[in-house]
Amino acid sequence: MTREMISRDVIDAQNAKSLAALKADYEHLGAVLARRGVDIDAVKAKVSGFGVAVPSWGVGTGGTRFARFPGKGEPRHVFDKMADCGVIQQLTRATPTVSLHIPWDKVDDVGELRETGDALGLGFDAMNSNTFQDQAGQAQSYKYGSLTNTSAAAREQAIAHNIECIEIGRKLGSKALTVWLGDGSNFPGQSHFTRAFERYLASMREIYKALPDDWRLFSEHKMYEPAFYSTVVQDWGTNYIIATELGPKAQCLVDLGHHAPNTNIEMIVARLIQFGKLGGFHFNDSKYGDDDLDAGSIDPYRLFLVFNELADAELSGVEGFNPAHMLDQSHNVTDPIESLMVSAMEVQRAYAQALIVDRKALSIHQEENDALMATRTLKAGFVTDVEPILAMARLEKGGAIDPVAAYRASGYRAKVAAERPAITGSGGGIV
Ligand SMILES: [Mn+2]
Repeated sequence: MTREMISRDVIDAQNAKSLAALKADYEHLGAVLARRGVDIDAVKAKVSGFGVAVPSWGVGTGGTRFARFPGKGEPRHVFDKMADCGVIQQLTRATPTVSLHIPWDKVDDVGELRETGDALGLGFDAMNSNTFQDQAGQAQSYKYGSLTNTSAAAREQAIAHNIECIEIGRKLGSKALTVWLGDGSNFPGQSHFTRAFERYLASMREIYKALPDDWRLFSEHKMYEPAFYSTVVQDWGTNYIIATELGPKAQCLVDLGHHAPNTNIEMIVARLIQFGKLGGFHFNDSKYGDDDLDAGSIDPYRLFLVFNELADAELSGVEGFNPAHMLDQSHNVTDPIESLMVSAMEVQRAYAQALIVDRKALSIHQEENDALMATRTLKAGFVTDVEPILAMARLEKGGAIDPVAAYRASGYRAKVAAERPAITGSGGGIV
């Protein structure tokens, strides 16, 4: 039996308040979609089976380069983080897995961590390595890079760390390793582009060799930060080269915040799908740079357009199409649990909106070069309020019709604030 973080009575009482309205809304939307030839129950079933992983670092309050303002009841260790993730999953039923970060989530007894996940009904998504900061007592510094460091000893240390992440992940049932590194340069001339990339590929080949057969290796590109002149894995082109050079188990991870402003991300997604190299996503949103704001909070249309490509690939049966969905956000002014619940629902919303697009009509408009009707047909999905589908899917899986309302009614934050002393250290990651 799954350990429930929020009392069933609280959820039931909250759901009772809006059940009648939800049923009416669902019925109405069902009629609207039926006129378009869409079966609402079929869409609901797909939404119900859709999951997005919560990043363990996301449940703590993040920070900026200037300051961090700790929240109340922040998790002290990975077991507290798992409990918070359990809340998010219990209420939304959209986040069945957690993406861990090593060494932030390192424990002495990995078996105990797996048992905790099992008890909470949580599995483990991609493992994340960390060679963008030095850990206490480590022999080699990453100040001038990790997998691409000019020092062989530093590179070997970084490779060994990634292999350790794989070993921990194997014990947890994870099936992927995500590698993002901050390696790059701040000054023209500081780093030799080609040699640095050769070192990167050589290091990644060592990590790839240690990968179990049923695992995938995700490389995550990012244009800038912390390096401000050049970054070794700076864009999807370099990322595609990496995935191609390494082999079939290597794929590209797209973090929505890691591109230049106005980049056509959905087109990058389409290209990676076409050539079998789309590994997965870090969902978030941004206005200017890698803002790590909540998914769908700034530009929900962009999120929809990304999901339009994903739904298109799924519905047309692209071979081997199986992207990992993960959130990657930093919460500075909201309760992280609330932000993560809302983001998970926004990702589901974009998926549902993409599923109801009339693809047959869209294809005809494209063939006939009817630009106006093509874009209207596509946007018809985006402007449809699919909330009743999401809420009904949650309800039927035992979740909350309104997760934020149920969470606030539960008093969970006040309860953990009393149990968990305030912390001021780092741990809210920007990756
Ligand atoms: Mn990321």
